[in-house]
Amino acid sequence: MPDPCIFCEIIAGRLPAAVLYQDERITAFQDAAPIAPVHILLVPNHHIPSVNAAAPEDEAVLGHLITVARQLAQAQNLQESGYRLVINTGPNAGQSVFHLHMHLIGGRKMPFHFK
Ligand code: IU
Repeated sequence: MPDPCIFCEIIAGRLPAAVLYQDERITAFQDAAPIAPVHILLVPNHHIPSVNAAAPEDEAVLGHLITVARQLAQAQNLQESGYRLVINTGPNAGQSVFHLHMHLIGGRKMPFHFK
């Protein structure tokens, strides 16, 4: 783990971030460099470097990320217009922070569909 992991520091409240949601398992906060009107990151509270490092016992927390992302999307009135949930994993996907995170992106038209 990078010492210290930036997202671990945000989760612990030692680095500032606009936290929108936190419970005992996950934290959601505004992306510091948003690419859309709504750009929120949802992260497990415990350090998982990427999807590649997720363990079978992480399955519930990964599902919880999606459930809370949906709640946040609804709170942002995105349920009609739509939104995208993205987990970048590894170099080809451009993962730049190695604490697993899900992007919730919305509020504008996305430029392409995944095939
Ligand atoms: P990626 O999937 O690893 O490429 O996304 C990392 C995201 O983390 C990216 O959108 C950054 O803007 C965001 N971020 C942040 O919100 N706060 C930070 O201190 C750092 C990165 I470093």
